Amino acid sequence: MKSEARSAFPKDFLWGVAIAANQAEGAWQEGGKGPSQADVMRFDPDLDPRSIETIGSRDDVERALADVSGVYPKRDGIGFYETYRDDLELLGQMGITAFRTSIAWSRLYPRGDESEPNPTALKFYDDLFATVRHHGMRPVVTLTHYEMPLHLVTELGGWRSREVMDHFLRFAQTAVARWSPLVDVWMVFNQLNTGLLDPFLALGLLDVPDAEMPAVKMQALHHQFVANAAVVAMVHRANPDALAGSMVLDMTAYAASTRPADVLAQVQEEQATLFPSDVLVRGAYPPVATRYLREHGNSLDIREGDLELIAEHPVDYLAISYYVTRVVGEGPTSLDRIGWSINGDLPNPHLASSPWGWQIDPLGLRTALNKYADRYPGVPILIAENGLGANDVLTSAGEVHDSYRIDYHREHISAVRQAIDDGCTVMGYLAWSGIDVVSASSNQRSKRYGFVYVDLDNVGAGSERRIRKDSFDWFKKVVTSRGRAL
Ligand code: BGP
Repeated sequence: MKSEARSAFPKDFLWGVAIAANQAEGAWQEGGKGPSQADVMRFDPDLDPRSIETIGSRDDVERALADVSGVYPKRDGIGFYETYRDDLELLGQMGITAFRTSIAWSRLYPRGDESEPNPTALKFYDDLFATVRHHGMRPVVTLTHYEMPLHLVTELGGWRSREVMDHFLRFAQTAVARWSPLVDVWMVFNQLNTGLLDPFLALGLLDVPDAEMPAVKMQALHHQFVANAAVVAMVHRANPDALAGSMVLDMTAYAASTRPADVLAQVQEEQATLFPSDVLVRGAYPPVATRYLREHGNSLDIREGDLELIAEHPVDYLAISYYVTRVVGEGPTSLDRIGWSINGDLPNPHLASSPWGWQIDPLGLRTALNKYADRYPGVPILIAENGLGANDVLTSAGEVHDSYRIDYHREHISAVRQAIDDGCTVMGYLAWSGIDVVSASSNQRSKRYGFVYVDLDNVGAGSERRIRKDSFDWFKKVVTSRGRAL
């Protein structure tokens, strides 16, 4: 899809990049930080990076924490905890107006159950957000991005526990009270709907017998919905003009064929994967969730006031990450499955793939945006992540020629432009990841997404030098022309 941008994007459109604390900061044990789920994820060069490992038991966690062989490398990131001032200065040179990152919950509350936050972490984020502002960017802050204090996972059972929700709300209150003067776009959860597929990473669930998983997963999600509503209220109390939202992974699915059974399966899969955003935006459980609960014994513990809170505090905007589209046929929906393959079960013969098998579908983004516009009329959609993971090559001249990344973003931004022309309300476009970070699913550094190359390899060796890729200057032109020069 080649296309010329005709007119500028809206004036207040957010142009930016996104990273996450657990994939960039490193320093996983410095400044008083405690371990989180990210620190027990596996890295194995022989593991197929397309299969995302799901950690299931406390034993898995203990083995990973004790490991010194490098198979469980702990999240050493790109050293952003030390380099953030220089990195933000460099990223700011692209003229971007927004920078998304997350707060490491396990930095502020290393075990999660302390009554007072860690002062070193408070100072770190004070300076981080002030630096973002200093370089002309608006901080978009995710409260938790695949990262919670591991103690809450192993000792309290993660989000299945109401007590964990209370610990989260104390953490959120600390963050919102302290940084509201600097932050006016808050994102409570990253990819909230992936709790359906990855109970450990997204919900901190361990040792749940298969038969109990459906009910436990729903309970944990219920606590996240209540927490989301409570934080939306908190943000508005702190600053009535601030925006509070949460993010979901876009899981747009195509039917595998025109067989009516496949078409029904596609509709049901979208009901399943969109049910969390339905709750966030509409403030109520949709019929698919009620049906699912009925089929699994109606065991949800809903306390007095929960549903009212969810109804009273819907999100101001919905954030999505967009990477791929999926193809689904007759079979169980994501509500009934655990584990994910990023494209769904079936390949789409009409699409090319990244080296990691992620199928590239710019037009699918236009489809997705139109779907949200119809489903949630008037609710602004923030594209909080979109990008291409690739094996970039640093030439002997110290350059990175990533024309494939330029093509990828050009085509996706064109699709956004067309969706806006279709009538969709799009709040901004944040490229994942601006600067190379560690990949969430594979723990690899060779799966690079940035406009800035970081000279570190898969095992963390390298000079840590930052090098602008060709895409850096290209994105700068896009941003400064407000999307006219694509
Ligand atoms: C999203 C996550 C990010 C990010 C991105 C790319 O699911 O929110 O954290 O990493 O996907 O995924 P990966 O790093 O696995 O290629």
